[in-house]
Parts: sequence; structure tokens; C-alpha cells
Amino acid sequence: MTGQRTLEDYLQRYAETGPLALAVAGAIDAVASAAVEIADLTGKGQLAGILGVATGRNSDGDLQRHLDIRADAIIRRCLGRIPIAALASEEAREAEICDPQGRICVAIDPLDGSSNIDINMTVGTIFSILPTPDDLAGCFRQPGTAQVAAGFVTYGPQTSLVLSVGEGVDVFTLDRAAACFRLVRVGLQISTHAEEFAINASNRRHWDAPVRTFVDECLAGVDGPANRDLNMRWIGSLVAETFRILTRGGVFLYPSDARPGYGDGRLRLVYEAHPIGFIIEQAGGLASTGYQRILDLSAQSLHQRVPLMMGASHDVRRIEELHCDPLLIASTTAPLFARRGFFRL
Ligand code: AFP
Repeated sequence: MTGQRTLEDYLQRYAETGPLALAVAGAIDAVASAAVEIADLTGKGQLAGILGVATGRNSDGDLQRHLDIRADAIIRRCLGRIPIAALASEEAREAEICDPQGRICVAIDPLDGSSNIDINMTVGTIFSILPTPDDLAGCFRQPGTAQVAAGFVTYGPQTSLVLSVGEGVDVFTLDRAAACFRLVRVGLQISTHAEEFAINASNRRHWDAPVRTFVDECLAGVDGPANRDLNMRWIGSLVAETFRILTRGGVFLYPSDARPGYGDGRLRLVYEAHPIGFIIEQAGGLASTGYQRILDLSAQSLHQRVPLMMGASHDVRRIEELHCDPLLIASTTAPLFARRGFFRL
């Protein structure tokens, strides 16, 4: 039953399944409480001040905007009410040890897509929930498969919370009048073949051959190896792209490329690719670097970047084939593209 069931009811039932589930439910409830505040803030736009103005750079050199910092503070305050062992955030250089007796550790991207704030585009919060390991120092070096829950919130026309506790993907939409999230979708599944692909095509000249070949196959449409016509989208907000793929399918690529600083792509492993990969796999899709399953990776450093190709299983497998079998590149780089100059290879 959807529409009436609240996130609170959902979490109460989940929490009864054990002490770890109780801790996970508490963290999700805290993130949801923070999301109600952040939604109000983003909904005010410039009435809340110049939220998108850059106020500096984070520990990894990314522009830090006013709302990034506000969102981080709101989430920290809400999570501070429950016993978590450690907290990692895109907005802080180091992870914070909180309550070593806490059963879980939480990693967050407080506001993904913040470069979209001033153009009124969807932004979001991403969260990953891990069990506390025996060696707390290694809590954020666990593989993505260790996650017990993950999700994200989109602050767009609707404020929606997309959640998985390892039993499929469900969606809750904020009932603003009641200030509570209500269950609206249960058990989302991504179709195996994409009808849309998403990549920042302005970087084409910087891509490796496997990525160029895959995109050329998408552009060749029904007359090419893909045997179907595909549309293209690029929003510049990972949470919005992921919500679209969960809703109507598709494949997303943020590959590594030849630009300085993009040798491992742009997206972060611990608080972006791991939670998004968890959600995508729970919905029947795949998430890969092109060579490896995202969830099999363990971070060597907290803000480590990673290439991310995710979504429709057939298309992610094709991307992996092109990365792993160079002969495929030669055979599919047809003279059509090379000689007629459709694309400079
Ligand atoms: P910001 O948080 O700096 O806006 O970056 C958003 C993001 O990490 C991810 O959400 C987008 O998919 C990606 O960057 C867009 O990157 P490009 O601006 O290079 O297309």
C-alpha cells in the first residue's frame, strides 16, 4: 500500500528486525529530518540568501558553496542525536569519530549537484550506511558490498527520498503540509536496455576509446550495433540522473578522461558511487568503473574519485566488454566514422 504509509511506519517495522536495523532506521530517520529542512532552504532560493555563491574550496579543491556548508551542518545536527560511530562528509577533510559504541558509520554528500543551485535545477543529498567494523579506523575503507543501507534525496519539483535497506528500492515523497515522507513507489526495477544515455558530451575529445566507441554506438542508433535509437540527457546532477534512470531506465557515464585531475573521473567512491551503485544494483541495474564492479571496490582514501558507468544492465555490460576487449574497439571503429569524418577519432 502506498500513498498513506509513512517513512516513520516503514522504519518502525524495519527496526524490529534487529539491533543493527534499529540503528540503521535511526540514521535514515535523521537524514530524512535533515532533508525536510534542506528542502525548505532550497525551496526558498535567493529568499534564503545567495545559496549558490562559492565561499571557498573543500579539502579536495572543489568549489564549496554556501548551501553545501548549510546542508552539511543540518545533517550533522540531525545525526548528532543518534549514536553513530563515525561520520564522513564531502565537506570535511577527515572523517569524524563520534560514538565508538555506535553500530553504524555514515558517509554523506550533503548537497550533490550544488553547481545547479542558482539555476533552480534539482540537487540532492546522498548517504551510505555501513556497519561499524572491529577496526574503526578502517570504517570507510570497507567495500561497497558492506553497506547495509543507502539512498539519496532529490530536492526538485518533489522532494523524494530513494531508499534501499537491501530489500529492493522504494521511494518516499515529502508531504510538505504534514512534514512527513510518504511511500509512493515500491520495488523499482531498471529495464535491461537503455532508451537514454547520459554523458557530458563536451568532454568527447578527452575520452578513452572504449567510451567513445560506446557513445558512437548509441549515436548510430537502430542502424548501428545498439540496434535501437537512444535519446540523450545530461543534467549535471548525479541524484537527478539516477532518479530518472530508476524511473524510466537509461545508462549514465562519468568516465575517467584525459583532463588534468580527471584521471579517475570526477565522482567520489565512498559517498557517491558506493551508495548510488548500491541503489542501482538493488533495482536490477549494474554499476561499474568499466573494468570493475563499483561495490567490490574499497577506498584507499576518503575522497577518492572513481569512474562511474551505471544503469541498464545490458548497456553497462557492453561498456565493460569494450573496456576489456580492445579488439572490439578496432572492429567497431568502422571506416564510416573514421573516413567520412563524422567523428575525429
Ligand atoms: P557539483 O556538486 O560540483 O555540482 O558536481 C555535481 C557532480 O559531482 C555530479 O552530481 C554530476 O553528475 C557531475 O558533477 C557533473 O559534472 P560536470 O559538470 O563535469 O558535467
